Amino acid sequence: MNDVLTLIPHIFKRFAMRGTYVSARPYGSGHINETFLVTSFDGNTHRRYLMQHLNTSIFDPHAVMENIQHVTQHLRKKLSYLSSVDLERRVLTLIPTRDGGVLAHDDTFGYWRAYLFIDNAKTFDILETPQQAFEAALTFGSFQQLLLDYDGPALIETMPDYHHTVKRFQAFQAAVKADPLGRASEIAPEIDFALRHEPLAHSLIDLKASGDIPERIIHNDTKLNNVLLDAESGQGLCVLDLDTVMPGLSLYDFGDMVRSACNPVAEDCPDPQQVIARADVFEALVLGYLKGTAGTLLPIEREHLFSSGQLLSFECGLRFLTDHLCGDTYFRTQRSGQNLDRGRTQFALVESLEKQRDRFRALIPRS
Ligand code: ADP
Ligand code: GN1
Ligand code: MG
Repeated sequence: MNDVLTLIPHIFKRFAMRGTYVSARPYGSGHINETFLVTSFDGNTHRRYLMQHLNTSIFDPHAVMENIQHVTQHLRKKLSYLSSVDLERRVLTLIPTRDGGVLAHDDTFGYWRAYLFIDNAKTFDILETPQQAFEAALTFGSFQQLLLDYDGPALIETMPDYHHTVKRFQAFQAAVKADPLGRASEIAPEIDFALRHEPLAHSLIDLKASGDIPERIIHNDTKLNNVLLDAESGQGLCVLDLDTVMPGLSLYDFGDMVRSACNPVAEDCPDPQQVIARADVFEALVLGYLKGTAGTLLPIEREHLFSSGQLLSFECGLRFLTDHLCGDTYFRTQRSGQNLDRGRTQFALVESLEKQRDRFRALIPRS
């Protein structure tokens, strides 16, 4: 990390940032890229930027940046019709490089990008109030709504089969079988849980294959800390982390919100017994999402709002445990056993949602 920090002043100069470089520090708690808050001074005022060292072991940075440019351009165009909107707070703004691109490359670390840092706004790792859930879901829902008439170049499938839950299940099974680090014997209860819940992995994939549920452009990674809320008003502001924006099912976005927001404790909480899915948060998510998507969800999509939460928790649990078995190469970790704890909380969520099925389903308005 220190090595990266010493390089940042040089990378800073490659982007058309205003002012001279002052400082940088690691920022946020994303699991994929390395993120830094960078400050400059332009003689009058301090300016803040967000610089990211991209994780090119999981995606092609050029493809990702192409999608992000198309999507942010579309969002900016749509939102510019609303005169009261401050576009720089509502849509991510990429800072171009001095040679006119959006990626800077260095031989040691690889690829970098930079955004305007959106000030006076917050993301949350653990939800505090149902109102925050409502705002997050409203913002992700309207993000999807604004992209319904996207008419730019076709988006690239930057991470193929991203939410193909059957393939995620098979990858988990393969990891159990290969067991490269001899960790499988320590997770016998989780393996058993996964096997018992295998049918869940087929639920939305089968509906998608039958054509009963349409694909739309979705975010694909609607974790709570991927949306900014205004620090003063608490209102939803800006959708972040656009690396995975590509076609998918609307329900993937809703399900991942349930996964991340209904959990009352940290994603890596070492005590899964504390994971009891919050009904008040689920209700707020439903209302926010229905409002954000403005009547465009089909009856079949409404019908699966509850099960999508279970499915996405299951999928994420499989992914964390697969990574644990394979040596923690995908999700960034700060301690050993972290992906195991993350996996266990996800499975605890699946279970808690199951126990509360009727209560949660009754919270979804019929029309
Ligand atoms: P990762 O792909 O690793 O999850 P993100 O793009 O989600 O990285 O960024 C990590 C964190 O940085 C976010 O959770 C959010 O808190 C913060 N963040 C990202 N972009 C911005 C921005 N433009 N302005 C303010 N904060 C941001
Ligand atoms: C990752 O990038 P981040 O931290 O917002 C992951 C998501 C997982 C999430 C689990 C590109 O999200 O799919 O659901 O961790 N992103 C990618 O916390 O794999
Ligand atoms: Mg993120």
